[in-house]
Amino acid sequence: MRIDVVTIFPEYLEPLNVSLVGKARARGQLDVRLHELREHTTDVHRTVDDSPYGGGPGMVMKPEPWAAALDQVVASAGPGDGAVPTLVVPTPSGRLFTQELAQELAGRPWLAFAPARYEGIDRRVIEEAAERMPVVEVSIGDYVLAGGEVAVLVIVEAVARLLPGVLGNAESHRDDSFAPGRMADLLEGPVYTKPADWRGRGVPEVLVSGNHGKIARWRRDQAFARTLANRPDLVERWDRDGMDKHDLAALGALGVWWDEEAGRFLHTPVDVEQ
Ligand code: 6GU
Repeated sequence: MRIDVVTIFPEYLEPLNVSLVGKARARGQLDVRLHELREHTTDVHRTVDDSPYGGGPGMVMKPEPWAAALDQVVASAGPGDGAVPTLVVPTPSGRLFTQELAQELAGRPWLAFAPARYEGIDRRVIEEAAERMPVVEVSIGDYVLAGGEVAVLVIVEAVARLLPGVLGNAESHRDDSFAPGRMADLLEGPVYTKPADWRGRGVPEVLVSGNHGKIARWRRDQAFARTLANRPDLVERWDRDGMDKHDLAALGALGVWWDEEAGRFLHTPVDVEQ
């Protein structure tokens, strides 16, 4: 996969040289290219922002440098890149980044990112780009960052680990909390490693029992409990057909039941205080 990022802070993206993404680049599985937006300015001050039409606080990123930078990225298409990139625009007003969107982006051969600082990029840049390439505006959650660079790191890491051959163990994302399939919409439970006794704390007996059926049951019960405690909003997305009688009994003990009328699982109120 090819990834281009246009930014005024290339140094903010240094983490792309580290760990999983860094290794994928070194192996040639990811071709990441950073571009400095200010190199596409034409004035001595290398200006990238200006005051907003209509007034209001903050500054807006000027269209000309962004257009020049994106034109250059598009013009650099190589064989196998795909004709045009999918443009990902990180913004708190975008659609929510989910595992499903990560999967969708992982299927594209070429992504280009346009992270903004200030109040955002002049809208006309996005409109014009959308006439030439797929554009997706993406938010990574309900909070406001000072700029989109950190969102690029989040999105690139979530996408890169889905690419074939990037994760060591092919099974590693089968059980991901939000992966499609059996574990969908279930948070993973706690994990333990050696030593068996640490600061007077042991490991749940079942995990050292060697009984794989019991271990699987325990892990699923823990996942149910953790999801109910931390993400009760996910409970209504649970699939009745994915539950057996042991699941239903475990859920009952947690105050969760299938409501035929509602066509979904309901639960007694959850205490959200931690
Ligand atoms: Cl993608 N950008 C900014 N600036 N803030 C955000 C965000 C993105 N996602 C959540 N908050």
